[in-house]
Amino acid sequence: MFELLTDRLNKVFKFLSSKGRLEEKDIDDALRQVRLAFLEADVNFKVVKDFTAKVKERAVGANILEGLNPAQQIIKIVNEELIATLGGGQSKLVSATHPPSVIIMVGLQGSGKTTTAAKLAYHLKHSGQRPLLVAADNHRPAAIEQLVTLGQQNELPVYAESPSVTSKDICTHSLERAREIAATWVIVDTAGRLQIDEYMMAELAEVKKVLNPNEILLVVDAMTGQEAVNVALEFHNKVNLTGLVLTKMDGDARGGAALSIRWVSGVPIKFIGMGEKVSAFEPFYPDRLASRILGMGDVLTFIEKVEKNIDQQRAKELEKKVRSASFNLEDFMNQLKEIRKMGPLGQLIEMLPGVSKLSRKIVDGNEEARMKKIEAIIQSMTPAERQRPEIINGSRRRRISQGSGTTLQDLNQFLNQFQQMKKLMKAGMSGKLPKNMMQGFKGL
Ligand SMILES: Nc1nc2c(ncn2[C@@H]2O[C@H](COP(=O)(O)OP(=O)(O)O)[C@@H](O)[C@H]2O)c(=O)[nH]1
Ligand SMILES: [Mg+2]
Repeated sequence: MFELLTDRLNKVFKFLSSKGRLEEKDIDDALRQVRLAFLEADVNFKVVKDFTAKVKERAVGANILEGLNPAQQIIKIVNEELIATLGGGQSKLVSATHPPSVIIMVGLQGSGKTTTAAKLAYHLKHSGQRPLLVAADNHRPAAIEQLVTLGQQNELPVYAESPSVTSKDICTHSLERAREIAATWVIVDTAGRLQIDEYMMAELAEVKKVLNPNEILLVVDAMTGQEAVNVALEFHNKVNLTGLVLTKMDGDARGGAALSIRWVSGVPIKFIGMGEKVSAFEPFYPDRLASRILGMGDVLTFIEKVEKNIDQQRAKELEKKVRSASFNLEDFMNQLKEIRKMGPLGQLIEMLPGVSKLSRKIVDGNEEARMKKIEAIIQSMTPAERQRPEIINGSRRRRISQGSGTTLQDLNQFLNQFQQMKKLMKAGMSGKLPKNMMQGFKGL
């Protein structure tokens, strides 16, 4: 659903990455592209305006985070604002203190109410709950049959009566059944309409009175774009929704509904439907959708790891050392440890955008073994040798290689490369440390 948007956003990020430093003008350029991409994806214009204003404000005043280049900083901000627009954290179902908890499904005809009711029951059953489905859509006999069939296919209990019984009575009776079978959740499928009308709302109000629900979930078809947003606003005005379910997220719509509906209506998205099968249903996680939209799950994980693992203060000290060329093997060893905390080197390298080609050359699965070897070599050195590697002469080399269980060739190669790396660093490979470290590993 978000391919087009993802494509457009990635172009913007590529443009940013091509710049070493970001001037305000570059940020403006980039945000203009982001705005266009969003509008093209049918995102509500108010959402777009608010979103870009927030990103701009933060991008201009951004604290430069060690380990991230300017483009990555912007990606980080865009990601965070996207998550906020989508609702921040996960919004879970609210349950009753005394079971059963009751959920009323509402929505227009064809939005996916009946299917979603079954999906939700299936989901709850697989989380160890005992759901009861209630066929309260008595306007079309086919709707009752549809739910009964879905229940049979998936071994989910369904409470149904003849279509001549009022939905209010069906609901009253269903609560008795729920008690009989000790159901923990009651999921009520109600009648939809082609449009919102007084009659439907009056019926909903009655059903609501009988059921005293914990949740009123509006099911909306994500394929209908901004129309879905309007439907959500109207329903919310009339019945006070507690959550939204977006269906047909597997379709090829542009994604505008998903990106606008929470912001515009203020109602949290609780689940998404991704297909016709009962299992094609997931709790909604704003952060996961955001990274899917950005098409950069891996980069975001990388950014997270850098944030978690790089000690800001130490990174600064190290940078100073690198600049003054006093970077020694002791520092190298510490840096090695820092990187290893972040996970297997191969994986880390592959997370970096644009490095994939390079990584095929560097990463052959042996980096862990090489890093261990290097650690062993450095550990076999005396403090003086670590601080001033230039004193390591022939006899010292023999002792170190024997002590570390490596060959003289390994040791010589490592020392040469360390010297080269130091030269490179001094030559002002500016950038941030992890990148420099990677450079240093090339060919090791
Ligand atoms: N592709 C896809 N189809 C869905 C999804 N949810 C529902 N549908 C289909 O949408 C149609 C209408 O669904 P239904 O549950 O009968 O809608 P209702 O009128 O609101 O009860 C059916 O053909 C469903 O199979 C979804 O997440 N993805
Ligand atoms: Mg239905």
